[in-house]
Amino acid sequence: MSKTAFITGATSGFGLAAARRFVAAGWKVVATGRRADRLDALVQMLGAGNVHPAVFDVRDGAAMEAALGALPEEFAGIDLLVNNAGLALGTAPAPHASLDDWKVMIDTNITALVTLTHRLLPKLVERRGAIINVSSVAGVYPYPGGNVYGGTKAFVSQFSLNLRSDLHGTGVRVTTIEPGMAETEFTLVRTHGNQAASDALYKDAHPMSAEDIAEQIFYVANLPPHLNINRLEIMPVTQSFAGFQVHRG
Ligand code: NDP
Ligand code: 8X3
Repeated sequence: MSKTAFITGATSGFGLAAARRFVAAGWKVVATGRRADRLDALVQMLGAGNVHPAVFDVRDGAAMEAALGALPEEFAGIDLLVNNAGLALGTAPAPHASLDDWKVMIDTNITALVTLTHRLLPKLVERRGAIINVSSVAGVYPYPGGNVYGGTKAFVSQFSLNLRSDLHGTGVRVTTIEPGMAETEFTLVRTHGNQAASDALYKDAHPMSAEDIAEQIFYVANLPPHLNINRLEIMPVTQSFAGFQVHRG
């Protein structure tokens, strides 16, 4: 019998590529996002028997609940939760950053993620399932302008490790994937729609692709059941670390 993955943020980037990867391997996928047209296109592409589109804003608890309540029987037995929906907004240093942007990142990357996880945990425990949380290198390494985005991803990584402790003995696996630079709509969103800035960032940088990360998510999900990768940090070869900064005078 095929397994079912619940993948948030499947209208674009990692989530879309992951939906395609899992369906190609025979999984059923519940694909979520706000953009209904993109989810409809995904269903057209992969087949209605393989993908169930769940259109909701992850920050809207009532809409999330309604979407979960409306899952068809054949998609209701969830074996894997991929908490992928998320975003960065802005690159300005903290004194110049938008408080509204900060709140959207916290609501999306933290509050929505824990709400969905809490809601699906009983099901995942019952089925000895798995959780894969998409964090970021930004949650591990600070950089100017990373402020609240990096903070939300540090939360995701630590929450995942703590979940592992609490799920001890249940057989439920929890992994954090911490990617570096990957070319998706991420920078377009971060810059509030500046395509030129997004293109400039990735130009000649050989960033990772959405498919690269989807492959890692798929790999983690398909490990033998006695193995748990706690965290998987992955960067393009072209991205590395810079040193501390020192201000004088
Ligand atoms: P994209 O912008 O391409 O995809 C983001 C996805 O999240 C979309 O499907 C979007 O769907 C969904 N999403 C965002 N906000 C909401 C919301 N309020 N309600 C429902 N869905 C939402 O970016 P990526 O694929 O790159 O990002 C996926 C994850 O990976 C994010 O958590 C991001 O922080 C993380 N990440 C990205 C990296 C990168 O370099 N690209 C590196 C490290 C981590 P819709 O707009 O249709 O609602
Ligand atoms: C996004 C990765 O390096 O742009 O999470 O902060 S990075």
